[in-house]
Amino acid sequence: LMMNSTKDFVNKEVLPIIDQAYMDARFPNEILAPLGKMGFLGAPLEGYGCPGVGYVAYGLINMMLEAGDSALRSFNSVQTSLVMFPIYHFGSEAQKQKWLPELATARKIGCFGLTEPDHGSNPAEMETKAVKVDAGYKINGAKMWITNGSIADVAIVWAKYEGNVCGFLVEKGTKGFSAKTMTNKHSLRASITSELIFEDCIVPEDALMPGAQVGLRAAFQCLNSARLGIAWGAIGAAMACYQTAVDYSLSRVQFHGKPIASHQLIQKDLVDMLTEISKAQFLTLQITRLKEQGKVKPEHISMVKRNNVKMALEIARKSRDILGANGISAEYPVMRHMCNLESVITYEGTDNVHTLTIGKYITGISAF
Ligand code: TGC
Ligand code: FAD
Repeated sequence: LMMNSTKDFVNKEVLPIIDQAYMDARFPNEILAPLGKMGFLGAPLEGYGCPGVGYVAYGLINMMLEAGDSALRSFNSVQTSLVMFPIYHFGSEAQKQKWLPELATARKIGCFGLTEPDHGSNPAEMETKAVKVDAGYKINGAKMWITNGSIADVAIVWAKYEGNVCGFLVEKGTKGFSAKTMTNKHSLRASITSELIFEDCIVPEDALMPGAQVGLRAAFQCLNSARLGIAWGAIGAAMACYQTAVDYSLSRVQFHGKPIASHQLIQKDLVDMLTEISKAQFLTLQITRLKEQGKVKPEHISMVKRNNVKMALEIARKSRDILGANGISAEYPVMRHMCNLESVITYEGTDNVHTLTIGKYITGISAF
C-alpha cells in the first residue's frame, strides 16, 4: 500500500516538475506539504506522529521515491534515518516531543552534519569541537556537503567533546551558526547541499542528545538505517532507467524498419538489467527482513549499498547508451539518474569504504 501510494505521489507531484527543478538546481519545495500528508516520514519509527510500518515499507517507499529522483530519496533518508532516527533513539523525551511530530509532517526539516571539508571517509579525525561553557556548549568547526543544510530547521551536529564524538541539536538561527548552499553541482541538482559553519556557536545544555555521547557508534547506527534505505532507493533509479530503455527500444526504429528492441544485443542488455534489478530486490528484501528481526550486521548493509548503487549506475549508463543521442536529453530521465547516482555511490560510505568494510569482515584485517 505504502509503495503504491508513493508511486502515485511521484507520478502526480514529482515527475511533472522534476526535470525542470533539476535543470534549475532547485529543491522542489512545493512537494513538502503533500509529502508530509503522505505520512511516511519516519516510517520505521513508532509514536510521536511516526507511522511505525517497519524497514521493508521504508525500503519500498525509498525505491519509489528514487524512481522519481535521488533528491527525494535523499530528503527522506536524511529526514527519517539521519535526523528523526537519532532524536528517537538518542534524544531526551523533551527533544522527541519537540521535534518528531513536526519532522514527521515535514513542517520542520532536519540535516545531519558529519562530513567535514578535510574529513569525509574517516570522520574519526573530525575537527569540530564542543567545549563546556556556563550557558551550555560552545561549538567551533565546519561541516561540508550537508544535504538540506541551508533549508533545515535543526541540524544534528557531530562534534568532539572532551575527545569523544557527541551529537548535538543545533537550531536554525542560533548565533554563530550559519549554513551556505553549495552551488555548481553536476549531480543531485534537485537537492540542497550545504556547508555548515560554527563560530563560537553557543547551544544550551539540553542541545546534547543524552544517548549520543558514545563516540561514533551512535552516528554509525544512523548510517546503518540510512544506507539500507539507499540500497532500496538505488533499485528504484535502476527500475526507472530500465523501463525507459524498454519503452524506447520498442519505439525506436533502426535498420530494415525494425525497432531496436528486435536486435539481439539490445535484448541481451535488457535481460541483464532485469536480472540485476531482480537479484538486488531479493537480496535487499532478505537483508531488510533480517534488520526487522534484529539479526542484520553492518556488513550486510554495506553489501547491498555497494552492490545496488554500482548496479544502478551500470544500468543508468547502459540505458543512456540504448537511447543514443536522446540519452543525454532532459526529455528522458536517464542522464539525470546517472548523474545523481555519482553522488549516491560516494555518500554514506564510498564504494571503497564498503568494500573494505566487507573485506575486514571476511579476513579480520582492516585495510583502511
Ligand atoms: P571503528 O573503530 O570501526 O568503530 C568505531 C565504533 O563504531 C562502531 N561501529 C558501528 N556501529 C554501528 N554500525 C556500524 N556500521 C558501525 N561501524 C562501526 C564500532 O563497533 C565502534 O564502537 P565502540 O563502541 O567500540 O566505539 O570505526 P572507524 O572510525 O575505524 O570507521 C570505520 C569506517 C571507515 C567504516 C567509518 O568511518 C565509515 O563508515 N566511514 C564512512 C563515512 C560515512 O559514511 N559518512 C557518511 C556521512 S552522512 C552522508 O553521507 C549522508 S548523505 C545523505 C543523503 O543525502 O541521502
Ligand atoms: P574522501 O574520503 O576524501 O575519499 C576520496 C576517495 O578516496 C574515494 O574514492 C574514497 O573511496 C577513497 N578512499 C578514502 N580512504 C580510502 C582508503 N582507506 N582506502 C581506499 N580508498 C580510500 N555528509 C554528511 O555528513 N551529511 C550529509 O547530509 C551529506 N550529504 C551529501 C550529499 C552529497 C550530494 C554528497 C556528494 C556528499 C554528501 N555527504 C554528506 C558527504 C559524503 O558522506 C562524503 O562525500 C563521503 O563520505 C566521502 O568523503 P569525501 O568526499 O571526503 O571523500
